[in-house]
Parts: sequence; structure tokens; C-alpha cells
Amino acid sequence: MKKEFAFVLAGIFLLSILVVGLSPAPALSGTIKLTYANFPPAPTFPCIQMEKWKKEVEKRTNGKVSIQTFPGGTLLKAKGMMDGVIAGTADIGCLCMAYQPGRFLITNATALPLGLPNSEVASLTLWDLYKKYKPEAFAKVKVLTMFTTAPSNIMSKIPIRNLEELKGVPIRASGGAAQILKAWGANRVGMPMPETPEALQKGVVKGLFSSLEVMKDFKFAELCKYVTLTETPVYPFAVVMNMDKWNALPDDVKAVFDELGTQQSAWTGAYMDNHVIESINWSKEKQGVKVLTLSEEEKAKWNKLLEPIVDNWIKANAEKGLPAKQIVEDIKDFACMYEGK
Ligand code: DTR
Repeated sequence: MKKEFAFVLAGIFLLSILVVGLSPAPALSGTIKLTYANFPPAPTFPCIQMEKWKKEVEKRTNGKVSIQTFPGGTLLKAKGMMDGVIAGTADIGCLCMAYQPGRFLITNATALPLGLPNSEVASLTLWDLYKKYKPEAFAKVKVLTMFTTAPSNIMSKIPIRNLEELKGVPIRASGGAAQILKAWGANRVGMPMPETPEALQKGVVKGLFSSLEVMKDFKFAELCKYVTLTETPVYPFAVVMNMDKWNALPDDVKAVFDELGTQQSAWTGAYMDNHVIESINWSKEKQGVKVLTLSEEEKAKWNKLLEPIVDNWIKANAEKGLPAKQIVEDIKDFACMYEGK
């Protein structure tokens, strides 16, 4: 009897080892921990959207996933983001595609002067474009979402009311925005956003060309007392995940990440559009910033100079074998759809 009892006990013991041994790893080791790198400081919009995503993921997975965020370039910096995520330095990273213009040809087409009206429409347009073309440039990562800034405007230390006043003035811009500034005759200076405050302070540049929420978030309104409204172009962003880390996630977590793709794109766009309004009001009321609108006649001159940019882009990229004309058409069509036109 004693012997039989001992056998049963041993059996139960062996079985329990087997059951525990075979259960999936996450249940055993508890939460899945992921790192998320971002390049600009914490109060800026790429990091605000990162914290929102972290909160949503932790809520929707009931704490099964925990995200550790690294704003301010503490884990990866602007230009090293994509390769850092591919190499696994961070599990997830947020990148501004404009900082590597030749690398993300298809998605960077959203930075052409195509009249994308705001960040929400442009973000959803970019996300659709990505989903349609699944560009080779992202083959080594899992893309979690994409979004854009609001349209760009000139922020400067001196008033710029016409092309003559812009001629030769050193203004900071990256990617697609750079060729726009060049077409208008400015002396464009390229650098990622986190380097801009110092360049402005030292006088290396007299202004920048970006979406206007930075007037408040980087306190540029303290230095740049003028805004010239140009309302083009947007800058595209992507949030990418290390492929091995993605493949190792359980299916229910993958489903949460996937369902958040479009929602995060729309949320970030709406946040950006509202925040631009707040930033302009703050700049005018608290910093005495003057917002300059180009006269109709002047605006027509500025627009005329941009006309060859889209045509040249189509020509150059068709030669590289891309369906360049179709890409531009798709951007316009998606944008019309989201604008409700
Ligand atoms: N306009 C791009 C991207 C950009 C706009 N706002 C922010 C804030 C923080 C980092 C990047 C950006 C640019 O000028 O770099």
C-alpha cells in the first residue's frame, strides 16, 4: 500500500514537472518586457505618442506586456534608429524617415509638396501607402505604425514676407522639406531636430522649417519671433520593431499590436493637429510671435517654384523602377478619401 502510494506521488511529481516544462515561456517568466527608443526629448510629439502606445499596450494586454521607454536619444539616436532596431539595440524604435531620404523612397513621397492638409489625414494616408506597397526598406523589421507631422512652416528670427527676404537665409530642414527650401532660394542647412536648438542659439541657422508644435515643445518661440505660413510639406515617421522580438510574441499580443496600427496613426495625427493650434496660440500670446501670411500674389510665386519637384521625383524614381506616378496618385487619392472629398 505504502509502495503504491509512493508510486502515485512520484507520478504526480513527474507529471507536474512535465506540465510546467511544457507551458509557454511567457506564462512562466511573467511579463514580456520590451524596450522602446525615441530620439527627441520627452515632451515632444514622437514621445507623447510613444507613451500613449505604451499605456494602450499595457492596458490591452492586461499587463502581460511591459514597455520601457527611452526618450531623448538615450538608447538610439535619430539617424541610427532603423539599424539599431534591426540589430536589436532596442526592441522598438521611432524614426523620422526624412533623416534618411534615400532609404525610404516610397514612404518619403508623402513629404513631396502635395498639399496634404493636416497631420490626421496625412498620417492615415501614409499608413495606407505603407500597407499597399509594403516597401522593401522595411523588410527586416515589423512596422507597428506610421504617422506624419502637421504641414511645415518657416519659423525665423527675422521676418520673411517674400522670396527676396528668404534668399540665402540659413534655415534648418531635413529630407523632402530641404528641396522645397532650396527651390525657394533659402540656404538650407540639414540636421535632425534634436540638434536644432543649439544651431539656433549659436546663430548657425536663422530659423527652421517644420511643423509649428515645436515652437512650444522646444521653446523655439523664445528665439524665433516670426512664423511665415507655407503649410507644406509633412514629415513622415515610422515605428518599427525588431523582427526576432516580433516573431517571439504570442499571438494574442501580436493581435493587440496589429489592431493598434491604424488607431495609433489616427490618434497621433489628431494629437499633432490640436497641439499645433495650442502652440501657435501660446507663441502669439505669451511670446509675442508674429504670424505672417503671404499675399495671394506672393504665394502664387512660391507655389510655382514647387511645381517641378513632384515631376522630377516621378521621373527620377520611375527610372529606378518604382511605380512613381502611381505612388503620387495613391497619396492624393488616400488623402481625398480621408478628407471626405
Ligand atoms: N519636422 C521634422 C520632424 C519633427 C517635427 N516635430 C518634431 C519634434 C521632435 C522631433 C522631430 C520633429 C523635423 O523638422 O525634423
